[in-house]
Amino acid sequence: MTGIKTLGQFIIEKQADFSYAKGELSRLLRDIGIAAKIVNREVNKAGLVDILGDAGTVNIQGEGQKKLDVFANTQFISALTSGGECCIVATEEEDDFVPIDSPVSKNAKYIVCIDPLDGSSNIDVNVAVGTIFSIYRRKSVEGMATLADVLQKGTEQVAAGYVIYGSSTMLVYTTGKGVNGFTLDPSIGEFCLSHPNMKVPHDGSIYSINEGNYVHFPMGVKQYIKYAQVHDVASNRPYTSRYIGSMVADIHRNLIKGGIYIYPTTASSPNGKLRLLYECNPMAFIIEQAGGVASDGFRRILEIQPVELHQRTSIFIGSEKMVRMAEEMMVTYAEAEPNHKSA
Ligand code: AHM
Ligand code: MG
Repeated sequence: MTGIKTLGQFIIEKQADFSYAKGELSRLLRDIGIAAKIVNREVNKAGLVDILGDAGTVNIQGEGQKKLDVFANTQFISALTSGGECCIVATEEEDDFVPIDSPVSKNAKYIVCIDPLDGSSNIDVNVAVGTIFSIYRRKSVEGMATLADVLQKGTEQVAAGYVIYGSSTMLVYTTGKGVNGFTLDPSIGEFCLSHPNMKVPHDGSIYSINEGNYVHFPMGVKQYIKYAQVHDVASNRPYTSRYIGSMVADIHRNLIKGGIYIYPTTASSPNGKLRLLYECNPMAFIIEQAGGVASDGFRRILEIQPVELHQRTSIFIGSEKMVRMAEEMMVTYAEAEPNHKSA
């Protein structure tokens, strides 16, 4: 085993960094890692068993649920319930937050916001999907935790991470002291440290956006796309366009190679599509910790005060130089289009 560091070993080693934690956060991260392995097993054999396709149900956002969405949701809730460290789970797949009222969770101090399986449209076609999670400390001191405990700004996150079920499976997380990536070694069933201290390049040449919606984009985004397509050797343009349609996969690639991922407001989604609590905040925390930037076009994602569980926001995230340029264009054109100003 020389030279290999498993996620479990790494978490325990780093536990000393949390002055306030007595091992609970470490156990919570470990529980998420275990649930991720179970989900990974199902994702990998998806084509072989009756788990592809629609579950026949619709979530609060009116989106059809896939069987794997539902499976992943159940696995994470069950891992977090039996782990005993978490008092509330807020998930994309449930209308309301899920209070955890088990004897082991009586004094639990953590809140978990999670998108159990993101990138649903890619599930049935063997393209990478992901899990995104965010961990907060509970603010209230007694009784059952409430919605107010969940509606914290992204700056309050104590940890965040994602799992990408791709050509290999990786878990990437931060506790506010840099970003580390672990690759699942299927032969030993462990996530092993493979990408220590990940840093997003300051500048890049990949832009990721669903350009099919171009006609509905705000002017600032249209201008940025035009800028991305101009020939300019000094700034490495035209940029390369890469859009998988799985936020985790698109952002993971840009984290490694440099780039910008944009999901703006559109005429049909005036507040953006992606959810603040369990999609944008965790990814923003990770990217900032890797040296990048995450903005809604006008302000830092992590500073948005959430007012509802399934709140949406626009997002511009990735290499600092690219995001700042896109923000500049958003500000320049915002006056002409007040409807597209920040969600
Ligand atoms: P989901 O939570 O329903 O899976 O939607 C989130 C996904 C992101 O992973 C992805 O980047 C985006 O939606 C793609 O949306 P679109 O198909 O509109 O480009
Ligand atoms: Mg999602």
